[in-house]
Amino acid sequence: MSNHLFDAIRTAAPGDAPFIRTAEGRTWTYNNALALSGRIASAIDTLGVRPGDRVAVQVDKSAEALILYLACVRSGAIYLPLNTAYTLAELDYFFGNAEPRLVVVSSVMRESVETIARPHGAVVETLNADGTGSLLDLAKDERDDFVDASRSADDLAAILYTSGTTGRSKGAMLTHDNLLSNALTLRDYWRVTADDRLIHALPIFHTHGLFVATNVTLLAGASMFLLPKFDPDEILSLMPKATMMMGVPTFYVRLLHNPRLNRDTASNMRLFISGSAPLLAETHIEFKSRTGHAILERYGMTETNMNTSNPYEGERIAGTVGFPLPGVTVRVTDPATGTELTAEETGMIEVKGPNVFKGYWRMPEKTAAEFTSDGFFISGDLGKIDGQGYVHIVGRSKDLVISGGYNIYPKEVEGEIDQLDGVAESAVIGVQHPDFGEAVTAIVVCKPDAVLDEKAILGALQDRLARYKQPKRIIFVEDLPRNTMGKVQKNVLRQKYSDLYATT
Ligand code: MCA
Ligand code: AMP
Repeated sequence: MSNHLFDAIRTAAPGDAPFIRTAEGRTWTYNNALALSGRIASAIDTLGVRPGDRVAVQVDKSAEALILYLACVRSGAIYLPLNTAYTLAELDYFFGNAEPRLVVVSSVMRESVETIARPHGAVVETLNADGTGSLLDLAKDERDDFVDASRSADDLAAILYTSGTTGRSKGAMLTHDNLLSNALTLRDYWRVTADDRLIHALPIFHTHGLFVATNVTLLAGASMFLLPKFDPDEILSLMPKATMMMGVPTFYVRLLHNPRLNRDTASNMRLFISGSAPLLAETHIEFKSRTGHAILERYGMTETNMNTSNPYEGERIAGTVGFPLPGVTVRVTDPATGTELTAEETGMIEVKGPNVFKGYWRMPEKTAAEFTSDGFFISGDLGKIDGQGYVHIVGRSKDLVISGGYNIYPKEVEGEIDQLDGVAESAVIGVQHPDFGEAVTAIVVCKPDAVLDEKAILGALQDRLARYKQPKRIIFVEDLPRNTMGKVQKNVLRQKYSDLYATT
């Protein structure tokens, strides 16, 4: 029987060579990691998870958590990672929509998560940051030699929820081949080999840390330093032993604030990669002058994995996201007519290739609305392709804020604020922020005679929205600016408050 993604991972695995080195000093060889993935796959099977069933996972970062992802791929289950910042209210939506058979959380969360997961038909097991928990207890007595479930290129490997412009989050369905084809392309494009040692400080519930960082490492037979979170000092201490790092722009901004970052500390490094949000040209230029390294910026989406990348050899141009990856077609069209534009003209970025997802889970209309009749995915990003073929992202047609690499859809935050007593209406915008790139900021109009302040609104949002979605500031105004059609002019608000965080 063949399992499209896992067969490739197994074939690339270099036996007793290291796969993961943890911050506590533990090394997981490929053999050890694959053996544990077999035991966990057996445990999942014993719990009644069948190929095609969803396994929802909201756990802290650990080697065991990555191995659980591998176990799901082997068992044919659909892996559904969830941001550890999500509140119970948010989880309830995901469980209702995805109907997972199994939910894995940390032990402290078990009781509260059980109350919302059980009504949706899920069993709950635990996995903690230190690798303990009921799932691993169950796996202990299972056999290593699990017979992998048969999975074809087109079968689902994962569902990742992305926030929606118009309402609740949508589950992007990613197939075995979406993940495998993109990881193989990136491995070759970035020249990743078994000699590479990656600094992995990203969360593992998004495409960047889970698929780009982890699948590329696995398919190269390389190894990673797995850090629980981003910590500039720890990263600088690891650089002399590492060869690569992947990060969001905030990583690079924070590293530049650290006086230990210089040519010496970075001399062993081969490649620094940035993505998930725009890297300011000034960050690129400053990093190069401090370390001698030109950060390689690439562009992706949850729905498409990676689309473009600056070259490994050749010029990495600040402010661009490079060339379409081999096998991926990127075009720019007129958003009004859909006509393809020529070089240097700005329009909608559209993408087609083996990297592009299968659609949104149980949302056929939303899926259809985001594809053109000739099969291109409409990204919602505005950009151009210059005369040399480099793709530039110049803006977004979707109303989206990207803060520290996390996406926040204003509509969701506005919906929560508008429900509060005393609020007449609100507009949520992204305001330029020196650390997070953009900061979620709410402009609120109160009802006459309502007594509301910033603290009251933020307090009311605590249990409703994940921390990173909560506004960094609330501004009270008499009215929101509107155009002649009555639409709130967010560009006017963004302009008006552009200096709000200038001194943060
Ligand atoms: C933490 N906070 C945030 C964020 N992260 N607020 C807004 N935006 C954020 N990104 C909150 C914390 O809860 C805390 O709140 C306060 O801000 C300060 O926390 P701090 O200690 O500074 O945060 P941190 O723990 O250092 O985290 C910052 C971070 C982290 C390292 C930038 O957010 C991060 O790892 N981001 C990476 C996201 C990522 O992987 N994105 C990829 C998505 P308080 O103190 O008030 O409690 S995949 C994707 O986009 C596509 C496919 C692609 O192309 O890759
Ligand atoms: P997500 O929904 O988390 O997959 O985020 C995808 C979005 O992040 C894209 O549609 C872009 O708007 C943005 N993005 C990712 N990489 C870059 C980049 N290198 N530069 C600018 N925006 C980016």
